Amino acid sequence: MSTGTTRAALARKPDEPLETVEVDCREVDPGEVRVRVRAAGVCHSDLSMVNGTLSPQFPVVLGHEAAGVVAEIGDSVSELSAGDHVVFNWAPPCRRCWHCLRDEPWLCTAVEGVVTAPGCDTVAGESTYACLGIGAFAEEVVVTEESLVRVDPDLPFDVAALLGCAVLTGMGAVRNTAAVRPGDSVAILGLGGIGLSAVAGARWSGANPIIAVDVRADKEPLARAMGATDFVSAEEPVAKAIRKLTGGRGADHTFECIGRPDTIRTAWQAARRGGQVVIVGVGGRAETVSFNPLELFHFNRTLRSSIYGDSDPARDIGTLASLVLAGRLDLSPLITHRATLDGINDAFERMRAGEGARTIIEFPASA
Ligand code: PAD
Ligand code: ZN
Repeated sequence: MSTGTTRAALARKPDEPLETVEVDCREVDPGEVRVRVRAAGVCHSDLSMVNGTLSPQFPVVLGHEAAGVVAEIGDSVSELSAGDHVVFNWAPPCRRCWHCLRDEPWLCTAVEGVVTAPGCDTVAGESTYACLGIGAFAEEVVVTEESLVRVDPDLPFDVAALLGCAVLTGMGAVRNTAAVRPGDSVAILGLGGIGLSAVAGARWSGANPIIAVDVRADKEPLARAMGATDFVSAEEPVAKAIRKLTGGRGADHTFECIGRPDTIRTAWQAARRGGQVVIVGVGGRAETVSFNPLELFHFNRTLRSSIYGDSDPARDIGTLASLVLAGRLDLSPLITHRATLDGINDAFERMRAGEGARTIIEFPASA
């Protein structure tokens, strides 16, 4: 039962504006689900697909941070029904591989290295790819049942969308990867949707101080709204400013939420001896970060990345949703702009400029 054609924002080549096209969303296979997308956040990883940082297959429908309503289920789908509200999971673990069996679903072999997967065809007959197997900048998508997490229908679609990437990633980096404890000092570099969610995670974990860093001074009110106790403009010598706010030692945990070699270095230098440096930002393979052997020895720091918040989306999205619904986690400051699919290129421009936090692309209930 195809609902016919729908609209999707297609990236045909790197560094070119997205184009809204008519797509013929395919029939659902037995294990698949058709979802009517209602809200999709624009994440820096979408931008990284077209600015040369990541290497997707083109043409690609971007978008992976989204929520919607189940429109149709395949014959063997057992856990979802039409009308369910769902959040997309861009790294659905297989539950059978070496990592999954060791409780590391974010390292699942089946999703390792997946940037794009085959998507729907345009009405003109052109095959497309879907960003991270989702391609949510579209009115409708067809995905596997495992790519969806059912959520309480009381959760607004915009906030639900954010749980699918920014919040799971940012809060997970603090809570799961770094396991920040009450009273730990934390510094977060880069205050987009991911970094601001890390700030929220630090507040939730009882960290103090929570030092937020960005090149844009206008991020300070947003950072404070999410729980930052201090703000450092990247115009200042950042590592020095962080050490000054942490008894001269450096922070117990630093989080790099940008994906640049220079800010990874700063995050390293801003951590205390024996501290943890968590790399959340995704940089390119053409760049390098240097560490000299003596400093590696001397500072005794731990340097590690965090992938999708080192989380299990099937479990953690529900937990985060319940915190929002209980009024204990306010994610509303993260949404600074709203647009329709036609406004998607402006959202990418804002992200290039580091302006605001998340833009949510909103879709009507039915076409
Ligand atoms: P964003 O573009 O919304 O925010 C980036 C922020 O960094 C902006 O506020 C910029 O002003 C700021 N910034 C830029 N340069 C500097 C600098 N030199 N010093 C300080 N601040 C600076 O991005 P986002 O929050 O959507 O994503 C952040 C990164 O996280 C990005 O690399 C993205 O690809 C990555 C990501 N990682 C995962 C994961 O699983 N690890 C998941 C999703 C996204
Ligand atoms: Zn993302």
